[in-house]
Amino acid sequence: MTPILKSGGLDHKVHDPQTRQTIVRLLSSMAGAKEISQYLKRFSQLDAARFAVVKVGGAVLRDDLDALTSSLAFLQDVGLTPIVIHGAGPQLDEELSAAGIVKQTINGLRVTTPQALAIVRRVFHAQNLKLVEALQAQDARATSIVSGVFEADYLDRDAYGLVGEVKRVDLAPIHACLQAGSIPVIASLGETVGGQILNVNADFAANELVQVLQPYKIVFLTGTGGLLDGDGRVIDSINLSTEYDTLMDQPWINGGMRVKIEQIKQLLDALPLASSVSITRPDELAKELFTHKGSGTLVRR
Ligand code: X2W
Repeated sequence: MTPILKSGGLDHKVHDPQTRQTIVRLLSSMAGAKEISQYLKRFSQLDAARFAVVKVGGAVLRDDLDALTSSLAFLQDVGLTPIVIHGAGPQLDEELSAAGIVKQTINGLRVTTPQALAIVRRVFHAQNLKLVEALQAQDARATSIVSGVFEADYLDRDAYGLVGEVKRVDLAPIHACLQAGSIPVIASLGETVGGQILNVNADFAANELVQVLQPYKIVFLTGTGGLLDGDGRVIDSINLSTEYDTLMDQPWINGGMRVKIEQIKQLLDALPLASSVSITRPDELAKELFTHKGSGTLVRR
């Protein structure tokens, strides 16, 4: 990718003159402009597909769509195209319950009957389109991808029904978007070789995608803004190589957080040393990516 910041200013990667002006104004008004431009340069030198995978939970689509789309559109304006993968958990809870389908989960995964799957598909498509349209409304280029990325197999058909485990990731649709400078917005639906659509947990799908893409940044956007310590404060950073055991021994680490940290460790173990995971709020995405201090929780190994 062409670096967007050259010594004197912004190059042609920033497509629209007005946007360019906004960015120049924004950067020059900020105390940490030098810091920001250093990060921009570093990210711009990466291959487009290796910049960032951003996982967006359904709760963020419901509660924070404006902040989310502004942050993603900003990245595109500065010549960086994030790869977005989203879930739809709360929306599925609502729609399935409205249809009289009682929620049943095993180890956090939704048991999915054929009747439920029809609703799961509809809701995923609707949420995907909602995000794509919200991005386009902000003049960002974004492309909906609801199939063709995750080849899946039944996780355990007797126990979970139509729930998928990702077996293969096809990057072709994603590369096509990136080549066109469009943000791929991917729903976590899988498909068997035989063509059966399956419900895939969005965190699991994001992890599979990340292992194939090997991006520099993996961002989980949440409403809480990071991993929280025993006093409910966001933990700034975690260095897994030195802090993992101590952290896991803390009395305030609850079950859900333990699983999350273990998952992040597994994920980072499979990535280059330079890669890191950030957990932050949608409106703090740029701060997390472009400043030393960051905003959410930064996890390295
Ligand atoms: C998830 C897919 C949605 C998801 C579900 O049905 O809720 C399974 O559990 P969030 O909002 O990212 O949690 N799939 C199999 O993961 O959405």
